[in-house]
Amino acid sequence: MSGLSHRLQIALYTDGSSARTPGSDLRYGCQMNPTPHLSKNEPAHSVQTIDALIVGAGFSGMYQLLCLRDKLGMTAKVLEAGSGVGGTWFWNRYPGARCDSESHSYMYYFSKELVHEWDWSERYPQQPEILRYLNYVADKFSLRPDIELNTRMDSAHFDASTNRWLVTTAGGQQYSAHFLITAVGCLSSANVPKIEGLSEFKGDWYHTAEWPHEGVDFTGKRVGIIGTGSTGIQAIPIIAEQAAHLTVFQRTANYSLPARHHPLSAEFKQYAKEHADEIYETMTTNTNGHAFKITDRSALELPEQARNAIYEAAWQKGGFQFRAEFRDLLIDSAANKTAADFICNKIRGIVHDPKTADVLADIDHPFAAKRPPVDSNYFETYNRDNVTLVDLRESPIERITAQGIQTTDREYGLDVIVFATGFDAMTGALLNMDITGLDHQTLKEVWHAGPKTYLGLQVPGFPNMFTITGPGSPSVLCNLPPAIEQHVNWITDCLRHMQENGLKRIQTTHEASEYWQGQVTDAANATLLAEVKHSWYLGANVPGKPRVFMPYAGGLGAYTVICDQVAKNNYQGFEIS
Ligand code: NA7
Repeated sequence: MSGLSHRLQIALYTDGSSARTPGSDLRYGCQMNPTPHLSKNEPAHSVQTIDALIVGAGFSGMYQLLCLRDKLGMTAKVLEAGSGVGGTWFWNRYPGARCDSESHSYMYYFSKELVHEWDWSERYPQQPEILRYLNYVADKFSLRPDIELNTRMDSAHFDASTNRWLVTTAGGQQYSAHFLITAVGCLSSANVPKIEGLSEFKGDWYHTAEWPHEGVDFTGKRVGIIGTGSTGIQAIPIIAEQAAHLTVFQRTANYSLPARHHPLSAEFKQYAKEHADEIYETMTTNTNGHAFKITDRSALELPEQARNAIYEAAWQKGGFQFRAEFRDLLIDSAANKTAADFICNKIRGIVHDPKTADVLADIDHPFAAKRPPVDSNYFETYNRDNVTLVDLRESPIERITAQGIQTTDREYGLDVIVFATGFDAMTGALLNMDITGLDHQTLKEVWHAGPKTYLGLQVPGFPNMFTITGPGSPSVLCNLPPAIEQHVNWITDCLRHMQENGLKRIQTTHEASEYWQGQVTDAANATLLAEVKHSWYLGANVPGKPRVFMPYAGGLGAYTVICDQVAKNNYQGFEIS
């Protein structure tokens, strides 16, 4: 149901029509109240009163809707800016877009029936397959009637006298919701760097996270791509196969692990279904939310040859499990260097041209201290005649010209520029909305020096608002679906507690959020992650963004225990009334 047709239904209803189409939110007993202060020129929108308003229809928003509606009997509505469900997987349609988590771990586990019904075809799911999965979930659980597509939340203002949020969409629709739950994703606000001259460029340009649905034909084109993070590394080999020439503009060289991607055998699919409980247990009790365990051994306790044999086997197997081979890769510099050296040697072995290999292997940070990509033929792509690597450390971009990209060294003529330049991560999507809490304080004001939350779940001064995978939660440091399920389950249990006890307001305290921010910082400082000063975990990729380490690096398993303990201790750190 589009936002427009939905608004039409509401207008009809408030005009006195008894017509109700199937799927109208009235099914759940929403009340329609006339808008209190309509001026003559404003459209006759009504304020729709519901229990909970969820922002975003990706993995988080859809599961949250299901829980509130089916477990708590709440009236809930999801607002989704896209014209379809899927969140990240609706927008990121660039060539080669694929998840780096293995498919049997990149799914919901809350429904045994769903686990048994759905078959993934490949080791790492491609974007179209994940999108099909999420659409399947939307249909299977009849979520669509409560999802408003093409509807962007503009503002949300908390009314302390009623304990309700007044939410206004870009189209002017208004909702009064007891609870506001953001499910906007951690990587959903595209970062297009402000490079002088972009508006003068005569060719086409795209950001990977806002890719045209009809695709882009690179045939015969001179393409330039900026960015060698996970996205660039996935897209580069595919674009290189199609383009006349591809120029890669690299600012920071990156480690990448081979994916060793392959179709899944019938035996593996069967195994994953039969061992679903075990897999879920592994994912939710370990550090990173993946379906494998980190070994107990240290990289430094083995002689070089034996250690390299382990790395070699992991390299051949492919994927993130490489970093699980030793327990100390992310906490000990010397241990980390053994992995870093192994990968850099691999790069030099794969890439034929020694100068190009040097630029690719000149990596300035510890392995996995920035999010390590997983690739198919990434380094091999630099052996193609139609691919050039530009080292932006040596010759930075000066400006974009009408014809292409001008570095301090020369001008590169281009027909297309692809920005694989990442996201205003974790806070961007939240701060793009006008969210105003107690005492008319906006989220922007409260977070001016960086995000502050309690458990990544709530912000002090913003009662009855929850942030799924918000800053301060493990989120981007782990495989997201189990982290999302944990958050949604916790929020659902919390709201059930409130329902059962007739409680109306929940808010975290400044003390609790200060305490948690300390925990987030300490957890990061205990790892090598905090050593990288130019990582997006710190907000360093967006000029002017406060440098605060945002995700919680203590691990999903430990974090889950903390959240459960908080709930058991009568929601310690929250004031509930
Ligand atoms: P990332 O990991 O933030 O990578 C962005 C890349 O773009 C990275 O190589 C950046 O270099 C580069 N970049 C960003 N801005 C510029 C400018 N102004 N000039 C040159 N190069 C620039 O984003 P991805 O989309 O690849 O991956 C994000 C997550 O999505 C990933 O971790 C997965 O969880 C899925 P830098 O390293 O900052 O020097």
